[in-house]
Amino acid sequence: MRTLWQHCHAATMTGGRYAVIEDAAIVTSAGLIEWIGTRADMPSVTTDRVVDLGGAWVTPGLIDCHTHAVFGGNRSGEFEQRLQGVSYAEIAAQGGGIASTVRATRAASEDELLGSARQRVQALMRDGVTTIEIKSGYGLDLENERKMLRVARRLGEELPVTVRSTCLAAHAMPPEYAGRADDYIDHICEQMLPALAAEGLVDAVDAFCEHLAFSPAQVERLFIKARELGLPVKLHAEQLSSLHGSSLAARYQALSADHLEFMTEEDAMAMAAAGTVAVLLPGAFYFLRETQLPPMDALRRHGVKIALASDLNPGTSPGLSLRLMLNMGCTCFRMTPEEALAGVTVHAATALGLGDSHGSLEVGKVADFIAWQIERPADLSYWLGGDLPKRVVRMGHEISN
Ligand code: DI6
Ligand code: FE
Repeated sequence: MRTLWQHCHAATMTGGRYAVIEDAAIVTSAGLIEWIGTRADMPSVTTDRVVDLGGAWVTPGLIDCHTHAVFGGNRSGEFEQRLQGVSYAEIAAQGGGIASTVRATRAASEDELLGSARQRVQALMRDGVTTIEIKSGYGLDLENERKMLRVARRLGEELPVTVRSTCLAAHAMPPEYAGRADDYIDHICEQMLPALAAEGLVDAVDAFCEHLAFSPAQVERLFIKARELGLPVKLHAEQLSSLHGSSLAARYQALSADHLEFMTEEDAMAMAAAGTVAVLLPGAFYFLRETQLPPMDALRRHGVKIALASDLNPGTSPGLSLRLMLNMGCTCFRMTPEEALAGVTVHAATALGLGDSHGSLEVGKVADFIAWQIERPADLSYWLGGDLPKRVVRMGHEISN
C-alpha cells in the first residue's frame, strides 16, 4: 500500500543535522519512505491513500537509545533516604542501590517483569518513541540476565516499537562473586556472553566502567570477547569520575559512550575520530543532583555526535518521558532544541547501530515518524513533558498511542 502524507512541514534530520522541508509531502510504501520533498516537487505517483496531516510538524520517530526499562521493584524508598542526605554511594554500601534491584529482579518471574516493563515502555511510546534500547544488568547471572533479555525481545514482539537489546552483565558485582571482580568478568566472557549471544538475545554489549563497578582493564577484556563474538560495544563511562573509559570505548569503535560528565577533551577527540556517539543522560544528572557538566564545548568543537536518552532505571533516572529529557538537555546541558532533537533521532539511531535505517526522514529509511500538532519544532523541548497532540506512524502505518 502506497500512502501520501501531506499538508505538513518536516524536520528531516538528514545529514545528522536539523534540516527542514516546508510544505512537505512524504510517500511511504512497504514500510519505507519512498519519496520525500516539497509538495510542489512531488512526481506524479499513484497512491492508495492520501492523509492530510493538518499542518503538523513531522519528525522522525523518537529513539530512546539508553534505558534499563526491565527491572523488578522500585527504589522510591531510597529516593526518600537521599532526600534526607544519604548519598547514592552510602546506600549502595548498605546493600541497597543496584543490589536491591538485583534481588527484586531475580525474585520476579519473566511474566512479572514483562508486565511492569510494558507499562514503562508504553509511557515512553506515548511520548512519540518508536525505537528503544533496553539493557539487562539486574540479573547478573546467566539465568536472570537471560530472563531480562527475553523480556526485552518479547516487548519488541508484542508492542509496536523496535527494541534493541544490550547485555549489561558487567553492571555491578553479583553477591556470589563479592571481592572477585576478575572472576566474574571471566564468567561473563566464557559462559554468559557466548550463551546469550548464541540464543540471539544480544544486539550489543555494555559495561559500567567506574570505581564502584568495573575497571578499564576489566572492561577491555569484555570488549575483546564481544569483538570475537561479532557484537558491537558501548560503555557507561565517566559518570562519577574520570577513568578514560570513553577513550577505551573509542579504541574498540564503540557505538556509544554514555553519561560522560567527567570526560576530558582527549576523550572527546578519541570519540570523534572513532565515530563513537556521546549519549548524554540529563535525567540521571538531575536526579542525582550532579553538578559536573559534560564538556559540551569540547564535544561540539571536535564534532562528536551527541545523543540524549532517558536512562530509565529505578535508581538514578526514573524517567518515563523522553520529551522531558529534551527539555533537561537544553536546560541543564545548554543544548539547543535543534541539537536535542538530533539527539533523540539521528544520533540516537547511530548509537544503536541503526543509522542506515532509522533516525531521519529520507528515501529508503523505515517510515517511522511523528506528526506533531505544534507551532515550531522547539516546542518539543519547551514543554515539560505532557501529552502533546500527535499522530504516530510506524513502518508506514498509523498506530494509536
Ligand atoms: N549508571 C546509572 O546511572 C545506572 N546504571 C549505571 O551504570 C544506575 C542503575 C541503578 O542505580 O539501578
Ligand atoms: Fe544507564
